[in-house]
Amino acid sequence: MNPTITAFERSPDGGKGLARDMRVRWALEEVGQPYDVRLLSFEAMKQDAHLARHPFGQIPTYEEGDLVLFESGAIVLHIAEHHAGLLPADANARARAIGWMFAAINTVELPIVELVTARLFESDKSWARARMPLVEDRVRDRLKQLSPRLGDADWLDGAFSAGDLMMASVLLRLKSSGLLDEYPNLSAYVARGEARPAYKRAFDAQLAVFTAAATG
Ligand code: GTB
Repeated sequence: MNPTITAFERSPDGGKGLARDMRVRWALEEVGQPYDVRLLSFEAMKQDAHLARHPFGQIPTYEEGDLVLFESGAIVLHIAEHHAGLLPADANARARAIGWMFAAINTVELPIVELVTARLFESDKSWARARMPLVEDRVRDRLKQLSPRLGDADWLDGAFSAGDLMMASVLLRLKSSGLLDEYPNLSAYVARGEARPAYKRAFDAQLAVFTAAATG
């Protein structure tokens, strides 16, 4: 039986693939695992049936037999550990790839979420303009550190891994801000991720959901 993930019935990003089900779809596509999707309204996400899957009433979740998982990082790690293709066989390289996954969601994504929140939800506040440079600089601090580490390599540590999948997913959230363009090697890194056939299949699948909801 296919695993089932949850996603927005109508993503607020308008089908741009910025919601966190996208990274789970991408991982499943990379390893060639077909999956089913349970689409949820914001209302359904806060009801008991979904809260039993996700204590914070969010997407994505992942169900496979008796296993129910939440947190996109944990889900991608589970997929990577149970299929070939997203983690190196060598134990040290595998540990480093997992380290990059954590770095993506715990070190790089945090200031990016702050920026997205400031832009989307706080722009009407009296202090928004004064605060924005601080928030942007916190993102720049991370990009400034990540950029030389990547250098002119294609991926962060050898072959493409779940660490790159998570890092590219996180950096993608910056596209509309223009900040990524200040670091051409990071822009090119994200573009390499987006060019992967598995990414494109995942992107098209989530876009089809949004298009059907918008036209149906
Ligand atoms: N740490 C959790 C994880 O990584 O799985 C965070 C999960 C999370 O934030 N889920 C969001 C959610 O369910 C969707 S992805 N939000 C509804 C709620 O909390 O009630 C975050 C997201 C939402 C919208 C956009 N967008 O419109 O661009 C992008 C990302």
